[in-house]
Amino acid sequence: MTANGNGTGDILGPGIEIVAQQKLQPDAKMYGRMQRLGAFFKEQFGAEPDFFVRVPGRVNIIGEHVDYCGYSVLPMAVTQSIVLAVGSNPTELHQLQLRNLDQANFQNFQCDLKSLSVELPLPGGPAWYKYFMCGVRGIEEHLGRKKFSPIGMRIAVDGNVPLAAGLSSSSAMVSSAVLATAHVQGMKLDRKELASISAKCEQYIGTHSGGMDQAIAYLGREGCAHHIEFHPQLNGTPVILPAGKCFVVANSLAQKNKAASSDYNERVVECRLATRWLARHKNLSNWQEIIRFIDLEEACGMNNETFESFIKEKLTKWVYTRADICQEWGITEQELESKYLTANTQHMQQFKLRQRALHVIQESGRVVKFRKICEQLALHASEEDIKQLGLLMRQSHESLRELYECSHPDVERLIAISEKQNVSARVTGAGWGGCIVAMCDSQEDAAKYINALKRDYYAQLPPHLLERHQPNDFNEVVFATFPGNGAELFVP
Ligand code: NG1
Ligand code: MG
Repeated sequence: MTANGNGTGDILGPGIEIVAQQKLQPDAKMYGRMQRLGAFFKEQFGAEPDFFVRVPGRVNIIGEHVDYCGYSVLPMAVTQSIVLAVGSNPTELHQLQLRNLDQANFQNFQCDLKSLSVELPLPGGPAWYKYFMCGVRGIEEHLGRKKFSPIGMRIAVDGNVPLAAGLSSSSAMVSSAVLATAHVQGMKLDRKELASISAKCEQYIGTHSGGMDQAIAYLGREGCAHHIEFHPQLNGTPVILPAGKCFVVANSLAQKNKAASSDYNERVVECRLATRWLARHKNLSNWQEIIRFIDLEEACGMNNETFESFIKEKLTKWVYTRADICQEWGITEQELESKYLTANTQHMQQFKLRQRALHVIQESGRVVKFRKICEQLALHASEEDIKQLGLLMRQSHESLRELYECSHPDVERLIAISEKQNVSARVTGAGWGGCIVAMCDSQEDAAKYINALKRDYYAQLPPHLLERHQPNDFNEVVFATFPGNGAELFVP
C-alpha cells in the first residue's frame, strides 16, 4: 500500500458503487493511521486486513433537534473519524471479532454471526461494540435473513472522534459497521441508501434519533457543508460556507452519553405529543399517526410563520400534565404510557409541548435562512449578511437553552467567553454537555479566539473535568475545523 502510488493505494469497492466512483488516495494522515491500524490488525489476527473504511464525525452548524421532526439541517463532516481495518475470518468462519486500538478503554468483543439476529438493545448499557452490532444488524435486516451470509469478519478499530461530545462518534461507528458489512456481503448501495440504513439501525441502541449524522457521514464533501433534507426523501445540497470564515469546535468536556439517559427521547416524545395535539386541533382524522411536525405542516398546507402562530394559539400552557393529555384525548394513563411514551420515558409526568414545538419550528426556519444567506454570500460579500449568520447561530443557542433546555453549565461558560470575544457560537449536537461550534471572521481571529478559550476556560477547568483530562495544550479539544469528505473505503 502506498500513499500516492498508482493502483496500490486506490480506493476501490467492488460492489460498493459509492466508493468505486471516487478514486481517492489516502492522504498522508490517513495513510499513517492505516499503517498503524494495519500493524495492530496483524498483531491481533496474524494476517493483513483486506480493506479499510473511514467514516467521519460531524459538526452541525445549525439545525439542532429538528431532524427527527422531519426538518432539514446544515452539518459538515469533520476530519476526526473512525477507521476500520477489516479482514475475513478464515479459521472461525462465522465469527465476528472486534478489537479496538485503544485496548485500555475498549474491551474486545466476539460473537457468532450465524446465531446472530442481534437482539438489540443488548443488555447492560451502551458499550462501544453495540454500536458496531447495530450496523451489522442493519445490513442483516436490509438483506433479509435469507440473503445475509454470516461471513466472519475480523475488525480492528481506531477512532479519534471525541466521545459523547456531540460530534457524532456513535454514528461514525454505526455507519462504518454498515459500510464494512455491506462490502463484505458484496452489496451495491449508494451513499443515500447507506445513510438511510445506518440511521435506521442506530435506533437499535434505544435512541429515537433522526438521520442527520449518518447522512453527513456519507454525503460530506471536502470544502463544503451540506443542507440535508429528509422530506420527502433524503437529499443533500452542498453549501459553500462564507469565504474566509473559520469554524471552531470547543469541547466543554462535560460528557453526555445520550443512550444512557432519557433526555433525548423525552424531547422526541414531547415533539410527537405536540404534533398529535395540534393535528387533533386541525380535526385530522388520523391525528394519532402524525408524529412529525413536517407531516402536519404538509397535511395542513402551513408554512413556517403560520405554523408558529398555530402553535402559539393552540398550545397555551407552559407545562402539560399527564391528566391534561389524558383528558383532552379521552385516554387512560396506561394508554398514554403504552402508546405514546417510549421504553425509557415511562416515568414522564410533565410535557413542555409549547416550548419544544416553538423551538423546532423556529429552528427549522433558521436553517433555511442560513442556507439562503450562504448562497447570497457566494455571489457577493455583504457585512450585513455575515452579521445575520452570526445572529442565527446565537438565536439557535438561546432557543436550545431556553425552549429546549439542552444546554449545560459548562457549555454556558464557553458561550459566555465567546460572547465576550464577540464570536457567535452555539451548542452543537444533542447538547446537555459536549461541544460548541463558533464562527470566526478569519483564521487569525480563530487562533485568537482559541487562545482566549484556552486561557479563560481550559486553563481554569474545575477538578471534575480535569480528572478525565491531563492538562496539555488542549489542541484536541478546541480546534478550527474544515469540511471534510464523507465515508471512504480503501482497498490496499
Ligand atoms: P449527537 O448527539 O451529536 O449524536 C443527536 C442525534 C441527531 C440529532 C442531534 C440533535 C443521534 C445518533 N444523533 O446527535 O440525529 O437529533 O442529536 O440535533 O442520536
Ligand atoms: Mg451520537
